[in-house]
Order: sequence, then structure tokens, then C-alpha cells
Amino acid sequence: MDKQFFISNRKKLFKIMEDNSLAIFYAARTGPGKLPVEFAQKRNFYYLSGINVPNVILILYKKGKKNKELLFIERNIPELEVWLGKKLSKNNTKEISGIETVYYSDEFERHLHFYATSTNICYYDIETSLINSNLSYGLSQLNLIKEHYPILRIEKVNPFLSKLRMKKSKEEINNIKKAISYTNYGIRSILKHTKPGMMEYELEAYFKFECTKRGEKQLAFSPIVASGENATILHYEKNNSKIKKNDLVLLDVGAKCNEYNADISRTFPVSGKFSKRQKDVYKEVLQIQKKIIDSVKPGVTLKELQDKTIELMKEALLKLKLITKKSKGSPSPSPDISGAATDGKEDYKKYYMHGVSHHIGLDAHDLCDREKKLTVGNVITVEPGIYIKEEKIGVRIEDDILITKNGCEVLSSMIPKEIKEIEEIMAKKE
Ligand SMILES: [Mn+2]
Repeated sequence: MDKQFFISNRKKLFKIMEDNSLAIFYAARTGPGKLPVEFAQKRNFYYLSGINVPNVILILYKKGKKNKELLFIERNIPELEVWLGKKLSKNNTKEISGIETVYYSDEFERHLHFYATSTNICYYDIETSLINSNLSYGLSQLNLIKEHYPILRIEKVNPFLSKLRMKKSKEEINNIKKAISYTNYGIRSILKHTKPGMMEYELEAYFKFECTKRGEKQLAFSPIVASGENATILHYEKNNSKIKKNDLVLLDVGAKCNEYNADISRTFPVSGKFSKRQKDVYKEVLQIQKKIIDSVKPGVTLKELQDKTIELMKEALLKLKLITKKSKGSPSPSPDISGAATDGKEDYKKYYMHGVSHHIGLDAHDLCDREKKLTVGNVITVEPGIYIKEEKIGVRIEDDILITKNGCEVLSSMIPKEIKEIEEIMAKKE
């Protein structure tokens, strides 16, 4: 990404920070001497700096018309170069981030002291963790800051970041579009190569290959390739079962492009042809998904989409004979309230139990305020599903949607989801 992107993100944050305040952001931490594991930067840190290496600290300081930006990077250690390579230099750091003032991290304490004693508010990227787990680096640093500068008022910066990150720039949208197009290749490759008797992880390999060869090492998240009953486990990621001829396979997968994610679900029959029952269930999910997508526009909230999905879902489950009239409930309160406590109005939850939408971006489940009305530039998923454990059927269909002035645009419309399309692609394989 161009450094202008990160410069403008910091500008936007400065605008909403109160005067006479400072904000501190820590990059993800790694210790020395470990074998390499895939590095994942803190998303807020990346959004504000573009820096994708560990152990860096960012300070933003706002006083009057003066905004100051400082980065603290690790010193290069020549003896460790043969093990770890060279550390990021000051010049490279400036080039990537657009931040002119770069120090080494052993100078952080001194600078923090100056800013912490000349401001009132310290904005902090506050994480939480289970009470019995070890404190994250960020939380332990926060404790030190609180102890040593008790006069500072600590404020969560997270709501500011979710406000900023919800609205995607052109560049961010382009990255998401690319991630979706890699995902399209990956899913089509799976459709072409699936045969009964294969392992789920073999299909995963086809997906990974198509995304990786397009120039991105990492995926958005660990792919879900779930056949038969496994598809009724929402976050199944073992992918180690043998695929049977009459199974449906549920894919929930996403590629990444320049740190931006796609998140797509598709469901298809291993045999290449949906059975009657599979088709009936699939059609209901698809219809609900289309209806929800039709209602996506500026001004709508995720909660409203969820409520609408549940209403449509109850109709669908009734049609599929999974719930009874009583469970569906009546749209207006019935005069007879005697059975209110046991009316089974929540019976649908046995077959549909998750949210229909979330924002996507730097995180596959991106920061957001679920109460907030959608606005132009938001990117969300729409992903209804029906899961029938006793019939070994799980269907989820998920697309990525950009909110536009007049409604929305389905960014993943090139990925097949019509029954006819899927069956045709699967019939063409040799
Ligand atoms: Mn999703």
C-alpha cells in the first residue's frame, strides 16, 4: 500500500483525538531464538503505520495545531544477522509509514516520559484476555503506564479505530476485490477436482495453491472444507475426513491481498448433482441470501438484517418441515398467550444459529459497531445457512458486499452459486 494511505489514516485519527492527548500503539511482539512462525501484525498498528515487523511502537501526540508522530524500531544486531537477517532500517521505516521521526526502542522510555507528563489523556489500544491467562504485552505495558503516570486519563482508542476502519477507501476495496478474485480461482479449482474418496485437506490444497501462486503467502483464515455432517459444525477446520459420494461439501474460505481479506462460503454436491433434498435446502438458503442482499443499503443496520433473516428462515424451515407452525410464531402477538413460555418460537436456532453479516477488511471479522447504520464504503458479508445434523446436511452461502450510494454491489458475484452453474462446472471436469 502507498504510504499516503497510512498518512491519511493517522490524519483522520488525529482529527477525532481530543486536544492535549497522546496515543500509544504496540506492534505484535516476538521473542528471540524461536523457530519462525507465521507473523501476524496487530491490525490497528498496521492500519496506522504500514509497518509489518514485530516489536515496534507508535506514539501519536496532539497539542494545539501540532501533531507529532514517532516510531520506535528495534536496533539491528550484527551478530544475529546470520540467524534473523537485518532489521528494518530507519530509512525504510520512514518510506513505508510516511513518519519522519524514527527512534530506536531503547529511546522509547525517555520520550514517553516527556509526552506522558505533558498531556492529560492517553489513548490506548486495549485488548482483553481471560483472567487466568498471561497478560499480553500491551496489557502489561498499560499497567506500567498507569502506575508510573497515574495522572494520565486512559481512554480506549478502539471505538475510534472501528469507526475509521469500517469505511473503506478505494485502495482497500481494490485489495478486497483482488482477494475475492483469488478466492474465485481457488473455489473453482476445488469444484473441478473434487472426487469421492478424497480427503477434505486435499481440496484445501487446491485452494491454497490457487491463492498462493497469485502472490499472497497467507490466507484470510484457516480454510473450512467440511463434508457431510462436518458441515454442521460451524467452525470445523480439521479438514481430515474422507469425502463420500453423496455428501455435500461446505467451503468457508478466503484469500488475502495486501493484508485485506475475502470471506466466501459455497456448498456443492460431491457427485456433481444435488439430490432432491439437498436441492430443496440449498434453494431456501440461496433465496434468503438474495432477499437479504436486496435489502442491503445505506441506513440499514446489521441487526435489522439479522432480524429479517430470522423471519425468512422460519418460513424456510417450515417449508422444509423442520419446524412446525407453532415454532414459527405469529408476526403479531397472538391474543392467546397461554402457551407463551413453551411456544417453541426459537426452534429455528437448532438449524440456524449464527449471525448473517459482519464487516470484512484487515480482519476477516473486521472491527465494527453493530448498532451503527451502514454507510457507503462499508464491506460486509451476507451468509445465511441451514444445518441439519440428523440429515448430514449443512448449507451456507456467503458473499462479500460493498455498500454503495444506491444500495450495494456483490463483489463476489463471479463465484458460482446457482445450482445450474455449479452442476455445469462439476460436469465439465475430466
Ligand atoms: Mn464470514
